[in-house]
Amino acid sequence: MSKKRFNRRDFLKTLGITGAAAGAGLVLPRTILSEHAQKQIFEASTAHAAEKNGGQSYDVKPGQLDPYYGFWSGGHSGEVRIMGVPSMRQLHRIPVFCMDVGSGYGITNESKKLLKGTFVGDTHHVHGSYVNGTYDGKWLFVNDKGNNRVARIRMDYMETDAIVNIPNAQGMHGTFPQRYPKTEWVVTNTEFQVPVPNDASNKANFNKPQNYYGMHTILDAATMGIVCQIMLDENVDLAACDYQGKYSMSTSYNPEKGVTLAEYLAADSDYLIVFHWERIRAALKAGKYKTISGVRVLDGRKGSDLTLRIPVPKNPHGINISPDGKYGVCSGKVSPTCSVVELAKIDEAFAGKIKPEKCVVAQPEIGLGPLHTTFDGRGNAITSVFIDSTNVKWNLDRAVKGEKKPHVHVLDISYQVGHIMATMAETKEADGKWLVSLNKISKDRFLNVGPLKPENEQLIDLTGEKLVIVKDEPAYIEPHDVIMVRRDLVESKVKHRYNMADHPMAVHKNEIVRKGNDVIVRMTANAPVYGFQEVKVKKGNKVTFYVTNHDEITDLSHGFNISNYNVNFVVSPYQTKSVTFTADKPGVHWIYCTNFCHALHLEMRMRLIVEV
Ligand code: RUQ
Ligand code: CUA
Repeated sequence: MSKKRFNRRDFLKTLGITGAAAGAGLVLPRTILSEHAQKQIFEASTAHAAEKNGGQSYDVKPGQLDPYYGFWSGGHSGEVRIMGVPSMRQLHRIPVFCMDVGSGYGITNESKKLLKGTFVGDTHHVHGSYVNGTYDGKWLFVNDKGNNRVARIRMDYMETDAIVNIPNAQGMHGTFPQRYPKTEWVVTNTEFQVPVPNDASNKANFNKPQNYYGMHTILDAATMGIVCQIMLDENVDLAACDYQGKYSMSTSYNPEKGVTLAEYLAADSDYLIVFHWERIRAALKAGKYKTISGVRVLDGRKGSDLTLRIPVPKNPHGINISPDGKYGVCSGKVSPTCSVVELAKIDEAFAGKIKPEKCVVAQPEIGLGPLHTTFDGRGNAITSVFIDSTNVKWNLDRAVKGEKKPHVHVLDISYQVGHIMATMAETKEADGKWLVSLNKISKDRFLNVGPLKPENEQLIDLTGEKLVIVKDEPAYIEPHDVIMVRRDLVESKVKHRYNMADHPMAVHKNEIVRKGNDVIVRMTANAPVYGFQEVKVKKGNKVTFYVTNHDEITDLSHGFNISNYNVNFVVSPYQTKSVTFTADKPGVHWIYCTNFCHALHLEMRMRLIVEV
């Protein structure tokens, strides 16, 4: 392990930034736009920009629907958002790891069961389930970096239906579903290394970072159980699955097991780690695992035949597979390069016929701080470049033929881009229509709203030779990643009402059941009345309300707010939700509907009388 102290100038030098550029600062975004950038922005702001560039319009007129669903992670808001693309209209927010007092997620008994009291979450990577390399519209999967969880969202209702807590792991990051033949497994990575297990039984290792490990965890998509974990000596960052159902892969860094910034950066070369699924299945079958914290843990450290380590520079970040399934592009982050890995060569390397480094068939120099790569389905890659604040479009074939700068176009963005994603780009049906650049910093691009500024997500027309910005969109904390899915793959699967039988306690008959100290109120909501006008309980009673919405009309939801009791939730057509609380405040407490449902919506209310 390096004992070298972290030196900022050295760090900048490793990035190729010296002199004045180093003084200008690595992390501070540029505020003075180049003439070139100003011209681009001017062009974008003129109505003709889109027409000049292939003719597609981003204007979605009133009453029209967007051609794409965009599924955005919400970062440390803990949610997932649905946007229309290209209108960039925010259509819905799906609370996942967080509380949402609007819908009652985190308040109702049903959602509490999912959250188990933990409502701090950090969603980064949202991906859809696949059949034959394209989305099947069934599930979304999303990670929680903050509390080591992965959640599943069912797309027919667009709501979270499962959350799994993952032991032996920390900093759950890159998460990716199997793409072929269909999503049976979902992989997820730990960006932090920790003692395994990470509990009192292992306290001898708390202060021994050399005995910390990373994990590549495999989940069963249907049950959301943990299939197994593969233990590693590295921090594993982003994840991807191939288009053949053979391999998952992860960028990794810090094989030196450092615990300080200088130490993470010590090695010049890190790895793309590839996981051999057939061998993993065989090892599980043969019982070659240890059970730790109730999970089967396989050893994937150096020397294991379950893993292949392809050297790539340096603290690499994104790993993205080209839509034809041929190449994996590893974005260098601390190296200005992208490493292009030919997936067919991975078979040979696993078979020992070639050295792992021979899997890298190109290493073009893209710019300073390449983070993530996406594809237009026409042979071009587009890479987000953080320090340069650019989106770089480059040609894969030209790179593989040995060109060091296979650039097609460099677009200045505003500012400091993290992820970028093109429409359908993580499927074999990448269509190269729109690109979204998720920029971390907006600086001066919007009205000043205080010290906490929005981010800036720029919509870019991808149909022409050049990338053209057509829209700036502010975003609240802090989307990392997005997928944009063709409307026809989703729309027909999304329901207008629940199935009443979804909830075992759906209410068909209004009743109040008293058992000892428990009061169970089973009640309908039917515009504009609840099933009861009043409910009387005694101070100290444990009260549970089940509320079922009996309105079947599209878009007729009811709210349920109990004054003074910190309770609110929404029930949509044929949905049932419940809440349990102790009636500790005597008095009259009006329960009222919070969701505008009827001309007499304001009259939709009842009394809860807590007697002494
Ligand atoms: S990772 S940019 Cu999760 Cu790039 Cu955020
Ligand atoms: Cu029911 Cu408003």
